[in-house]
Amino acid sequence: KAIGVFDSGVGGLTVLKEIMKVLPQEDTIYLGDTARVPYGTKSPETVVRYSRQITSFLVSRDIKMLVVACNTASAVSLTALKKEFSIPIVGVIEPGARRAAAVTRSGKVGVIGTAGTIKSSAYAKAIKRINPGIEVVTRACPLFVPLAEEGWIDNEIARLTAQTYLKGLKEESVDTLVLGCTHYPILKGIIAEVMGDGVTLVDSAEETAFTVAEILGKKSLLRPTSEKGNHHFFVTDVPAGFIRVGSRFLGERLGDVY
Ligand code: DGN
Repeated sequence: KAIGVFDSGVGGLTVLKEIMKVLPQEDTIYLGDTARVPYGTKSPETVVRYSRQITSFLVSRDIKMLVVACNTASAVSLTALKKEFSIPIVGVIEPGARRAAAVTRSGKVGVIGTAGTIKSSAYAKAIKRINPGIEVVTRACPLFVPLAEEGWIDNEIARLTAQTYLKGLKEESVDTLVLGCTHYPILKGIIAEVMGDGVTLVDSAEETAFTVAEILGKKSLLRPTSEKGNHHFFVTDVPAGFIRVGSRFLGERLGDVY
């Protein structure tokens, strides 16, 4: 059985990439809701409805577990999905929050994400559940999404955008910054440069892959590690844009896209 992964579009491929790195022998089925992206600007009710539809589709393909790769969908729909579906479901918020709480020294953590993720306070709540003493400073950075998709990750526009968005977080002297959106790992270089030395970036995609490996435990080692898993991709709009941007996000050519 495969691991199901879904996202509002191409962004979740940064999460899939980490899963493939940690668990190369696993089969995966990815769904990118490219017809309805972005989720970051939509109401929680709408995002929950979309997430439910996609989960039903993936469950009908007999997945063994589901990864909600989209931060916005994780923030607003994880509780509903866990109630309605019986397979293990992992979001990206908890793993990122756990890591941030573990690495902060000053107790001041920054979180960046879409407007929907930031408005939900899901990261702040998750971090405070682990350690109520941690102060969480947040900032929505919606323009990072089109910049990452356009491949503008190391030019003056990206730099100015990052400086403008991150100014407040720098002034607050956070020592840890959670990249709370699927697209932000693509901009890691410029975000690190702007935040400066001494600030640890937490990549929710990476942390989620470790959590998936933990959940699958020994079972994932049943296949010899030399054997590579199969990866299938589904999109809700025509696949052209997904294939072009997606190979950059995944770091390799996509296989079959339906
Ligand atoms: N995948 C979304 C997220 O991680 O929040 C970003 C893209 C979007 O829907 N705006």
